Amino acid sequence: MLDIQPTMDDSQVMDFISTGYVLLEGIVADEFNRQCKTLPGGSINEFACTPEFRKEVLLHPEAAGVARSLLGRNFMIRITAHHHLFEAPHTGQTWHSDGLSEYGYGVNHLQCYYYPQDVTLEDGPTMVLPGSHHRLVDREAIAHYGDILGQVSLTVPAGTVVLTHYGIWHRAGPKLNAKRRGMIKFSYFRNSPPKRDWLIESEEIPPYTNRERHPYVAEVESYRDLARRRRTWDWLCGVEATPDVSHGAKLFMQARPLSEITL
Ligand SMILES: O=C(O)CCC(=O)C(=O)O
Ligand SMILES: [Fe+2]
Repeated sequence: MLDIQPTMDDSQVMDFISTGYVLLEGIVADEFNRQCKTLPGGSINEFACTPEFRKEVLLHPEAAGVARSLLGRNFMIRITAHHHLFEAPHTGQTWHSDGLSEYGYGVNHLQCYYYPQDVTLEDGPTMVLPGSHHRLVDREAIAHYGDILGQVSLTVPAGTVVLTHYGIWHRAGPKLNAKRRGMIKFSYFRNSPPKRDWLIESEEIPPYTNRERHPYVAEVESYRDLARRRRTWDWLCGVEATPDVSHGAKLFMQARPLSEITL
């Protein structure tokens, strides 16, 4: 079996849990980026199965290293890919999450965006909302949102790969020019139970260290985010999380159980 080495440590895994994506700038070789210049838009399954695409993108040590860190050993590589190619100017897509997005707190599917050319703001970059993978919503319910505080436009150099939690909210941003802007979308999937087998210094599992609030998050929602982040951390570490019978309300509860109440 191919020996893919994990590249992330505890702190980077915690960052991913908070943001829902990992950005690897300009990792793919220029020569391969150039080979993608004539790719047609739409389904490119045959191309996804070529040894070149496998070697230069799917199994690139940095991209595959993130997949290995977050999805464990023997993860699965999708044998299909889609080329999201835009040429004419357009007003941008609406916010959405793709297909059958996950609804749990686990990390089982990384959806990846590979950009074979530079992407500037005028080129219609993909936009993502950091942290939104923890907000499972009806796709139609977010479609009318405009700009959201904290949104990130992925303006990136050629050869960039972004690995995202499948549930992250995203959209193709407005495009102001008629330049070719391609994004090759592919996925990695989990194929083994979660385990803390990324880069670790000690066997002792550290508690989740909270990350900053995202700019669109107000106080109460930030408690929920922290609870979700902790759960995801425990899950990824293979620790059985205790069922939260109070659904997080304990944070605010000043109360006693019935069994302790006397008249
Ligand atoms: O091309 C992009 O930047 C995003 C495309 C996308 O998310 C989609 O079509 O589902
Ligand atoms: Fe999408």
